[in-house]
Amino acid sequence: MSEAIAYERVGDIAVLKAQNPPVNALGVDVRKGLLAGIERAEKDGAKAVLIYGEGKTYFAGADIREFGKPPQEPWLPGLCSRIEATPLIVVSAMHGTALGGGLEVALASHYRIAVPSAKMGLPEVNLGILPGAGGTQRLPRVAGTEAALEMITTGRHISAAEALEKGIIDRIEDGAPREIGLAYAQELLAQGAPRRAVGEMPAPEAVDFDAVYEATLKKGRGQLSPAVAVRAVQAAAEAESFEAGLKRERELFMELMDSDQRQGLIHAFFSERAVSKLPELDGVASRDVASMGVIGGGTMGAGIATAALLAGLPVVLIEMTDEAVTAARGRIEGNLKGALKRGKISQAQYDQLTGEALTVAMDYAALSQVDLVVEAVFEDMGVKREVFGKLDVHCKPGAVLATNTSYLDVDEIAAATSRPQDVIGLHFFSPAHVMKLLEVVVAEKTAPEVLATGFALGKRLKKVAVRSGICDGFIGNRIMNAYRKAAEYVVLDGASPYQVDKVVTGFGFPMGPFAMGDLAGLDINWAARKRRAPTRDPRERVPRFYEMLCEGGDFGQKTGKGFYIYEDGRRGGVPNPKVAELIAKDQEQQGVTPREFSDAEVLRRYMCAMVNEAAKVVGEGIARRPLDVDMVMLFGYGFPRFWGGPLKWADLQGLDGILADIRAYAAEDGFFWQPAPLLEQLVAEGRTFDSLNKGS
Ligand code: TC6
Repeated sequence: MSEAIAYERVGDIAVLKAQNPPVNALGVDVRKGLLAGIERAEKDGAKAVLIYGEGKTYFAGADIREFGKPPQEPWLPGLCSRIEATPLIVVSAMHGTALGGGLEVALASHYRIAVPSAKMGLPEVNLGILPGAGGTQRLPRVAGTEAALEMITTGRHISAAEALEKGIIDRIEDGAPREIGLAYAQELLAQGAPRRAVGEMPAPEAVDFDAVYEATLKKGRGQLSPAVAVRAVQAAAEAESFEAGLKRERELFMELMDSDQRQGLIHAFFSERAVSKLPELDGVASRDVASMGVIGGGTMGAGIATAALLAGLPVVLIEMTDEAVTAARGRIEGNLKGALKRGKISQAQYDQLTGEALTVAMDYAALSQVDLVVEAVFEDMGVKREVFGKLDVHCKPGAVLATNTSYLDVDEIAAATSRPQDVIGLHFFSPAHVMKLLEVVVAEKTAPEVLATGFALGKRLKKVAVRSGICDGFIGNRIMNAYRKAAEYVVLDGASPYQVDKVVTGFGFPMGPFAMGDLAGLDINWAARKRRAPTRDPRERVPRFYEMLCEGGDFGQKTGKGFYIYEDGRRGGVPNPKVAELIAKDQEQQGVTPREFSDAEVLRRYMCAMVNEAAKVVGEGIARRPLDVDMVMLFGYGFPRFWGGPLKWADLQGLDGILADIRAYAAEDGFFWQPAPLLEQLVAEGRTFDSLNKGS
């Protein structure tokens, strides 16, 4: 037997135990072991087979690391068919997470039992593929077409209770998977229960698959796998036989397996996990954080406090006046009411979190016992330094002092204290209790255990924490400034803001840069522009239409007008006619003759600007690896996950083509389009960005 599957006989039952930590992924050794186990059980004279997993879970799916490599036999679809075809009664006992290929093995079994805490699902579409081991054919046969379509197109994990209700499992029993599985198999044998193959059940009912396909495609904003999976489920209902359905599933699976989107999504899966693994933190213990302080109770501070409270950390928040104290408490209560309404917390938890867990005070002395403080006050160096001076006086030794600045120099802030080794940047994204990204900004003197504490806090708050060095805007805002500029340049040169927004959302972003500006408030960026203006390089092209709009008092959604007009407080706007006039005026003043841009060119310039700046960020060591940039853009800026991130996207497009385009654009604006040295180097060496991630 293979080591990945242990074989044991218990009376008439052959027990196959998966032992492939950490998640019992169905790699080649596991597949070989399962096949050998079934064959041996048949030869052995066993009457039933029990399949279960050792450790924390039943099979959590196919081994994702094998994707894209030459397939090794036995393949999972064939293995599932083989399991289903055996004359012995096969029982799967599930615990932990039975996902993807894991649930498909269970569906190929004849009976299914699970512990109450088990979760199951077919999340393959989130990896850019579809359940290709019979899942699209078997699930609708047991759960019905509609339920199967919902589970397969969303990849949602369901509870054991829901699985029972949907007919996906037969029984829920508390206990060890081996014991409940054995008892169930013995009971089935005693009853003379028949072998029950899902593949031999009647085909599920047909629905309007074309309509479901269209709706799914639209919802996926360009992601293909959920829509293609609809076609596979359609085959379950409409193909002439179960085998024909399996064949169609296979064809569609292979199509997706060969797609760029599959590569992008799998890159995202592994990068999301790799991002917090930093060699410099190997063996470094983090400091204990059992309570948190927050300075400032505006939208950001209240969001940070909410995130901490929801993670079980008591919070002391400091505000300056009685009114501000009341407003801050109100904001946090509002956020927590939202969590209560969505069923994330109970009324009792709400009462506790807004009661004893939250202190809002005006005196910094209230911070004397907290383990970590995040400052979220006005973006002004003088104000921040004053706050850190006070923190230095009032916080206990060893407390971590963090700033939420989005562009100020953390070294300069740290220098306002006598303990710069304890100072770090923790850059949250608004609303901080919702957005997943946390940039952990390392200053020159930040101690390794303080960095480790930043990452530990990120994990506790369920954030994707990414290490960043210091530069204006850190990783994300610096890159955003570059692609926003590229967007303004194409508009100054003749494209419309609405074309840009349409192209960018067509690519998969939830919003384009101009609609985004309206949402965030144009005045915020206007202030940053004014701040940068005195130090601007005279060679930089400066579109003026943005400022002109702000000078007229149009700041976006908050004033009802920006690039779009928002009537009756509606969130979606219609183009503001004044914008075209301002652009025309800007063009006239700058002597620009507008020209037409194809959608493809608009997108190319936008993406090239993003990739080029991202390459500079990596080349300068601000981000350690390309995957760090990719995760920042995915979790903080709405970059479509199915492209994996801008640098994965660049690899998939071909770096030489991107560099050639940047060089061509540089002929018109050599200042903005200076190729990143790292990009030039990779092209010269024939390498990809991903090659720099390896070994990370
Ligand atoms: C499929 O089944 C297709 C079938 C059709 C075929 C024809 N493979 O997330 P964690 C690693 S597609 C390889 O930190 P958790 C993970 O990288 C698959 N490796 O743990 C990490 O490694 P590291 C459908 C995997 O407790 C370690 O295990 N299944 C796989 O927070 C621990 O992971 C899915 O999509 C895998 N399948 O969450 C499920 N899964 O330590 C994907 C995990 O070196 N997995 N690893 O960084 C998950 O959703 C979660 O891992 C979890 C456990 C819920 C199972």
